[in-house]
Amino acid sequence: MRIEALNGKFGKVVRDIAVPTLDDANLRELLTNLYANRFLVLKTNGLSKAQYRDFACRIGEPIPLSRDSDFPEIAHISNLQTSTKESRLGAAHWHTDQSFRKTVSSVTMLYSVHAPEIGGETKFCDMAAAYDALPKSTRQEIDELMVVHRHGISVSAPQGDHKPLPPPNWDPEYTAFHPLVRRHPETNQKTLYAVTGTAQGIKGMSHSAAEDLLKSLSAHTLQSRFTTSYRHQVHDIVMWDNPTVMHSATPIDQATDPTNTRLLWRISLRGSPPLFESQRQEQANAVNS
Ligand SMILES: O=C(O)CCC(=O)C(=O)O
Ligand SMILES: [Fe+2]
Repeated sequence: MRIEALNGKFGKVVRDIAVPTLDDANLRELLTNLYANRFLVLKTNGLSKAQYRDFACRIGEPIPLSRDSDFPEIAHISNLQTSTKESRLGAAHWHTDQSFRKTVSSVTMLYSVHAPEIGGETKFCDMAAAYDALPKSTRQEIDELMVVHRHGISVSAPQGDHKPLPPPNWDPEYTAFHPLVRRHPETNQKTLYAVTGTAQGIKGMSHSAAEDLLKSLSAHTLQSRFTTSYRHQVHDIVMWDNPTVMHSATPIDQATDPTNTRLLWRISLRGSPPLFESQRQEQANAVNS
């Protein structure tokens, strides 16, 4: 396994990686690099759905995303058969996966089955770096705030962002609360969390004051110094750390032939990697014995 810098501002590429037979030591190294670099591109030799799902399960618990009875954990992200404007735009808006739910997502990964010759990049934004760059006085002001999240277009959405399609049977009034500044569950690093996407207000603050604050944090976070993008290539796994990253697809036209077809298998995970859970358990046992 070789881990190298990418051309963009952050993120790493992992070469010579045998995903189906990766041992625990290499998986630990991979995760350490993920948390330090926000996202990783794994150059695989091609994976079956089962191999991809089994790899993902070593990193967290898959969130059911599709009606596929064989692989409910795998959603198809594609520009095939996208009939409406909303479905064509898909995830082409800045967001954090599952931030509208109480149980948020730890890691999302996309495996590239078809990649268009032009376009189709995923954009990323480094929320931990954006937090660190805030003036100390702002950090002190915002450190304890709780954000109200609801599916729909956020009050702090940048121009051009659109209303995403809700999951089937979604209650549009469902509200989840998350800290504006969170500590990363594995590294304890402080980071801004989901300042746009589903953010609709701040607990205990007037609507207009909350909107102003979220808009200014969103504009701060989305400055080009904190953002980068990656153009998928066939057989890549692109995985990112949801606690410290916002992301956005780029709009793409409907596919007409193989050269402009985009198909990605998406898995979103929740919870700690089982490897770290067992490590934590061993440490706890050692302290207690
Ligand atoms: O298609 C992409 O580049 C990103 C997809 C995405 O963000 C999502 O499905 O939530
Ligand atoms: Fe997403």
